Amino acid sequence: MSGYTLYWKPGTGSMVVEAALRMIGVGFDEVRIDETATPDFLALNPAGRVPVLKLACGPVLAESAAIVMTLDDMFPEARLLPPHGTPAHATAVQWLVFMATNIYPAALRYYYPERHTVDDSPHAADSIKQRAARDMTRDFAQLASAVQGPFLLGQTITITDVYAAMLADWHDTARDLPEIAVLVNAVLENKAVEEAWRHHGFGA
Ligand SMILES: N[C@@H](CCC(=O)N[C@@H](CS)C(=O)NCC(=O)O)C(=O)O
Repeated sequence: MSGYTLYWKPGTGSMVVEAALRMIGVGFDEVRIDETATPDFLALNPAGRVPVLKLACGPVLAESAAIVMTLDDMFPEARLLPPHGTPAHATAVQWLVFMATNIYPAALRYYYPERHTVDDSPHAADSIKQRAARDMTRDFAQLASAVQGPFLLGQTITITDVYAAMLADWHDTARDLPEIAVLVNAVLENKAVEEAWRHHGFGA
């Protein structure tokens, strides 16, 4: 028993947490959650969302960006992010949070438009979906303009790149941007990421 437990679901944002754990090389147990609205899972995360990571030292964490930043704090030698206090660290964190607070929510609006309106007409859902797609395209263009290539910060992969690749898998148009297409290909050359990607059924 490793002390870390990842609550995960195929095709979801738990992919980036599994990739982070594999990049670190720490062992972890996994619990597949097919239904997030159960009393047991809601007791762990009242928001009813994956990913959730139970840490070896006790706390149970939700929120993908918070989890990977915490893992970076706990395992700085794994270089999930550049060294703390450097400009590169600040840039990587900024784009990680940008994606977590803009692109990820837009993807949820795109795939589950009915959860984002009280109007149950098909027109309302369609309108939310179209707007979400437009928002993701706009935000990926902003991200692409910051990519040094092949990764966000140049030659070295960070967990921010993995996060970007994960979200790009949910939005075809993102991968039409040359900088994002190159970043995704480079990210998938990392064996640890590739394993998490495959395990989560990404790229299907
Ligand atoms: N802000 C959260 C969003 C997590 C989230 O919405 N996860 C989705 C899957 S991608 C979820 O668990 N939805 C409920 C479900 O699938 O039952 C994060 O970054 O972790």
